[in-house]
Amino acid sequence: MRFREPLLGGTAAMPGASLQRACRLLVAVCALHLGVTLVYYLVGRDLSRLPQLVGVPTPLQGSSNGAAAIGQPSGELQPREAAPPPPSRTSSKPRLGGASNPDADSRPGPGPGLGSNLTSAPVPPATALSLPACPEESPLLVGPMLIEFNKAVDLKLVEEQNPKVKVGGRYTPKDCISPHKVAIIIPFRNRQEHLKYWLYYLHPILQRQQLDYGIYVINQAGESMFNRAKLLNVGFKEALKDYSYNCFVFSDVDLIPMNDHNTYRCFSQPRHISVAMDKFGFSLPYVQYFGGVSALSKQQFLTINGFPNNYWGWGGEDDDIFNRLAFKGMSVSRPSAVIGKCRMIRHSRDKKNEPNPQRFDRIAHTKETMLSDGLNTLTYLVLDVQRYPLYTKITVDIGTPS
Ligand code: UDH
Ligand code: NGS
Repeated sequence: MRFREPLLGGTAAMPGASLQRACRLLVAVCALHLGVTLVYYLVGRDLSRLPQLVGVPTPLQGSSNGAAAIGQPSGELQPREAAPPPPSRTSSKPRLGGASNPDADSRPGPGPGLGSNLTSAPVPPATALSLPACPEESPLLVGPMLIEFNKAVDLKLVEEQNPKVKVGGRYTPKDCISPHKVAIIIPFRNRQEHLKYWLYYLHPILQRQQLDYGIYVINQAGESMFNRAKLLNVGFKEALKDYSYNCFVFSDVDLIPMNDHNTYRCFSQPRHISVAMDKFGFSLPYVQYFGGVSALSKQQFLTINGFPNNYWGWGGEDDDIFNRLAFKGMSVSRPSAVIGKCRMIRHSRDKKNEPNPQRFDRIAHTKETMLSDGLNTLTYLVLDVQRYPLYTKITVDIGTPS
């Protein structure tokens, strides 16, 4: 009692004064609680709501190129260096995939030996029963990381540094059960040096994030025009043949996060992950930008009929994806510009990935085309599946522009 009076402040002369002070203190504590809750709510909520569509003219927007906008805070590892172990060859016979193929789901499993863990449950049932769920936020995160691309990566060493990563690039936390069953899909052709950096940096990060993940490099066969979005559709379908993934992270091969709090997982709304790229001065190039790295749950992906198959060459496919999300009433979830910082490996334009002159016209018609251009019309031919120690590489014939 002696201590309480001075703590409440004021005088004790009036009758009921202690009661009054106690009430005031209670009100103050409640106000503080409300304030803190409000701050947490504001910090935790989506930082962006879908504003306008990309490339669809509005009274305020004359151009069809959403890029006009604004900034917002917001190896096969064959060569010697890697002395690669012989990859586990799981398929060398071409097979059709996609909607038009009745055999699409009959892919042979990884076969005996190396690849067989890919089709099994993430943890044996007995263990699963006794493991706790992984915490909402991993206690293993370290925060900001130094990312540089000046030393060559030796994939053999990367393998040794990541002993818990299983063949095909699969990892499951051993001390807890992760709700995040994440397939990471990388569109690819002829970027082995970039892939080595990506594997070097990302495997440790993804393990610290306590994700139940697999790495899928979708390699476009042949020399025809590159098609990023179609390769991502292929990745979605093919990964699901391995495991019951519930989340899909689509990542360019040349983008590395600079903070491991930027979790490569799915959220209640589609997630844009690469929100603060170095090449854009660590901010968004425009508010609708959805390129680089993004994450969609299985359901979110199915809701928009996957990604477009008809964007050949560079540009616009990410804007089309954004438009699909908007037309389905979804918003985009993003980390802050601090957590979302990432580095891109500088490179020149690839051959057969020149800017697509049709992109502006296509993004102006997403609403109609998304119904008939996507997962429901996806056709492709799997030519080869290789299970390397750090990733699965699926080489696919996706055809040519029609
Ligand atoms: N990709 C390949 N091989 C290719 C083309 C693209 O693997 O031949 C993949 C790769 O994952 C890449 C992604 O597709 O990260 C996106 O393609 P991109 O890197 O060409 O797109 P970005 O917008 O660069 O990053 C465009 C060319 C920039 C030229 C800049 C010249 N200073
Ligand atoms: C926009 C493109 C997007 C592209 C973004 C960033 O203009 O596909 O630039 O490009 N949209 C159209 O062309 C319609 S970047 O600077 O990374 O090369 O992602």
